[in-house]
Amino acid sequence: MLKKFLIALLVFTLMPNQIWSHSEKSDAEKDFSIWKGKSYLGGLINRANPFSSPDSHAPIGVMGDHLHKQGEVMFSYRYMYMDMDGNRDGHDSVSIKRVLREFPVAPFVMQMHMHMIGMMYGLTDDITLATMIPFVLKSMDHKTRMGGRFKTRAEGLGDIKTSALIRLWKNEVHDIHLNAGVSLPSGEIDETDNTPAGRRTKLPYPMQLGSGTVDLLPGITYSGRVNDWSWGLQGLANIRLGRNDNDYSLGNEWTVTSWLTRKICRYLSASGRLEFKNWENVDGADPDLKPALIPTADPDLRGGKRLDALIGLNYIVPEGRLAGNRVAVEFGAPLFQSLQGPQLGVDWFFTVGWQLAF
Ligand SMILES: [Cu+2]
Repeated sequence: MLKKFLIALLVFTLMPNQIWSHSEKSDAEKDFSIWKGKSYLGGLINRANPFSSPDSHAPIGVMGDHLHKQGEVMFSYRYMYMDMDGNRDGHDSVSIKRVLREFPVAPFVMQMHMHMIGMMYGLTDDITLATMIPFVLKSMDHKTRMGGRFKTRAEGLGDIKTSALIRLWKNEVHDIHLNAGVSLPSGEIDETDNTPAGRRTKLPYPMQLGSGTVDLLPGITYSGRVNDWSWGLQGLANIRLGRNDNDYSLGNEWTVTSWLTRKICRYLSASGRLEFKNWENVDGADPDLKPALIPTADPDLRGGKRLDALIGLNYIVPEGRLAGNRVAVEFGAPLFQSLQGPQLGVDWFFTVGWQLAF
């Protein structure tokens, strides 16, 4: 009974409103406008919900959380930083001395910087297209059994992600949409740097800039809002299709995140968030890498899971020439991590971002 009701509701919601109105358009035009037509229910309710509150966007670390109205465009920039420090095996920290008993070389610190340009476009009131272009910088510090130290670096374009956010249902409080995304293999997977093993040595898996595969990014996002409180729940997956040119694929990933936001005043909101992430080992192996030399080159020492706690602020310029500009920041650190190790663990991370819709 409930199932039938939900199906009927879904059909009704997705039904284009052109069915109820007549027009003099050509068949081709009609097809196009039905394709880009807003849903009847969604369209009615959208108008009641203005888009100018700091908490109408999720914390800045969440992607694909909101839709735009038909014809609306949003540009965004995010800077993301992650600091990884120390090795872990399972839940436990492992000293570099112990890692060096097993491997001649071991990493002990990694830093990741990402600049991300985002664009969103409201194709209809219920379908938003989103594209994200990342520029990645990574560095890793190593110690060797012989007592040496060295650093490797890689930087460049990462994997470009594009997705459609498709609203399933919305009322005054609740909003549910699908995230149908794909990640394109624009990031390099043949990055090299000078190491004690030689000049222009192929860098291991975590230092490469992309996956090398086309990845599917399916997901579902729920958000709700009552007065000064808003909240959300999002599940996202990253499914690698096939293997890349170097005969491996990175592990599939699953992420679930949930947030709660409180509006402090007209232009500021504060958020708390939890994120759980689970990722698999590398499937296959890059033939250029030597897993006996360093743990980061071992495809079976890549998987893990982690629970992060995050706090954030969203600010929207309320008036003046910059009205509508958003600036947001979010800091996070793991509450728990369990890694197929030895593998570098996350210490802390943050995201700062700017968004503007017009
Ligand atoms: Cu947007």
